[in-house]
Amino acid sequence: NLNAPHGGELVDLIASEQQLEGLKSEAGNLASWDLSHRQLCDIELLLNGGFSPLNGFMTESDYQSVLDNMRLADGTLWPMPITLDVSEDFAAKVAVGDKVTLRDPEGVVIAVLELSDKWVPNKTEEAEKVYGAADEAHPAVNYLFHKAGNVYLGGKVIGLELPNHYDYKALRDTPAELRAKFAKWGWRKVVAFQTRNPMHRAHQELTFRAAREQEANLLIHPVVGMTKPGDIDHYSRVRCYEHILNQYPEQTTMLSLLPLAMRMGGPREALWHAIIRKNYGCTHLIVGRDHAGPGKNSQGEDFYGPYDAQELLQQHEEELGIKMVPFQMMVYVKEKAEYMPIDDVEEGMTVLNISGTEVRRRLQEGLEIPDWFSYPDVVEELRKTKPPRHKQGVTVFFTGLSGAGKSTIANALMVKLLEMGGRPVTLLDGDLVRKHLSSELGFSKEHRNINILRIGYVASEITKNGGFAICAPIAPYKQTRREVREMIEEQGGFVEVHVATSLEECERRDRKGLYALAREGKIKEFTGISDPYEAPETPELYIDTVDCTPDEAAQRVLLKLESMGFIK
Ligand code: PPS
Repeated sequence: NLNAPHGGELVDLIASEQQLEGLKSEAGNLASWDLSHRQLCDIELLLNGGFSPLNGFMTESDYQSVLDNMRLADGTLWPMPITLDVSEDFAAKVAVGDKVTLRDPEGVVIAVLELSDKWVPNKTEEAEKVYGAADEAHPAVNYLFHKAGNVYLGGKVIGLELPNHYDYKALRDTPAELRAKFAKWGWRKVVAFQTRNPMHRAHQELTFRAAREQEANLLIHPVVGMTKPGDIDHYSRVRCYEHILNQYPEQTTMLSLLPLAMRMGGPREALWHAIIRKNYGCTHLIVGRDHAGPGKNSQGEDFYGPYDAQELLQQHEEELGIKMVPFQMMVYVKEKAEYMPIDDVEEGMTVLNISGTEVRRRLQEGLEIPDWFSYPDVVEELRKTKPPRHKQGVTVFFTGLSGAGKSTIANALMVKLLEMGGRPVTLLDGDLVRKHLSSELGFSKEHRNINILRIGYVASEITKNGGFAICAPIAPYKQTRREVREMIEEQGGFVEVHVATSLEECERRDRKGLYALAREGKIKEFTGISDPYEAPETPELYIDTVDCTPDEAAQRVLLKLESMGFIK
């Protein structure tokens, strides 16, 4: 009686015992592609049937049809392109008709692809049609333009084994396993709750109500593959979910982890989530306000309307055969000492609510989070993973032209931080890095980017471990700085300081005599002269060294760190 899989049959792409032997030896001799984290997530759900009826990475005709009509070429509803993007170099090595070995990052063979299509997608068209705009503020569009390879490979895949996970094994279920559990327990109606955030009391209330109203059981089905950059890591979240599970009546609710790579695609993503839950046997999906929303676009507006996802899913509910359970914002009513949907609150009652942003602020500053809002065990987990800012690691990232004064200020800052004590301090000065980490690199765009990403990587490790990293490269490209910021903000603080000494002033000072040489053409690709510098638009701090000494500049950074809560 559980819900039938999308397309009628649960796909299982893992090779049979007989196929396996031959396939293993064959795989060793084929061209081999190392799957990215996102591709690894996708292939897990392809192989285990979570993406039924797909039987591989999309062909060009399925892809085009998904873009245009939200349907596969055969008419089956499917909103999200599931494509295997590769580099141009790799694509040149393989031809339609070949087989390609797909490996995980450790080199383990996960599957073999029977290459039937190879094409260069129009990424702008994909961004506009799938996500609504070719706006790089959208995480999936950013991924598409800057991380995804330029060529797509399509074709059936045959799996050798599912990607391995060392964490939370007991909480991971394939669709077949979950269906078997539901059947064993006699669960016929199952409401799924999709989440990428920690759950608090409001979530517990609304999920429990949703299931009770449908006279159904409840599946807490959080995404642990890839979520929105900046989200709380899944280890901490799963510990929170385990605590929350104790709050439901016995036998009503279960927790299972979904290795999905989200795209934050709003309405189309909601439809995709529903299909996946259907494949896992669920009959209902809870969809709230701004489901799988990507945040604001580059104009500061929401990408999607708050109820677009609910509406799109509602339109296709019948065809899909899974019901959408809409939910409203739940608020705590002080006089009643309980949670209620905001629309049911009577006039004159006191409504209490703490927004996600406010929770983050309170954690950052070590402030109280009341019991009516969350459970003490959950708050404790969050405090462990998000210690107050003055206990987190921080990267101070100076950027600016050569000779702008970055190194001088960076050195002054380092000394002041050492004088204060408390956290280890590492200086990753431009020249220092080029000596110890990047001695083989020059100043082409490609080499500069490698250089900056190396600095970013080291700084993110230092930040993760609670130290101060001070970086002082030119870092002329906006996109690379953005990547560094994203990498580091996952681990702690990131403070970008634009040392905005003008080109004229840098050239007038010309401490190293490099500008003169650059003008004469003796140094090629010199930043500001014969190579671009893209100034930061919204750095945390802007310093013009014309009207301030290095001491004063370092003081301004300290004050900034203090006002942001990173030093006490
Ligand atoms: S980048 O663009 O961020 O990778 O550059 P960075 O690692 O900070 O290195 C900049 C220092 O290298 C010297 N140098 C040049 N800078 C810019 N363009 C060209 N072509 C170049 N060639 C050598 C220069 O001294 C820079 O030092 P700073 O400390 O910035 O003055």
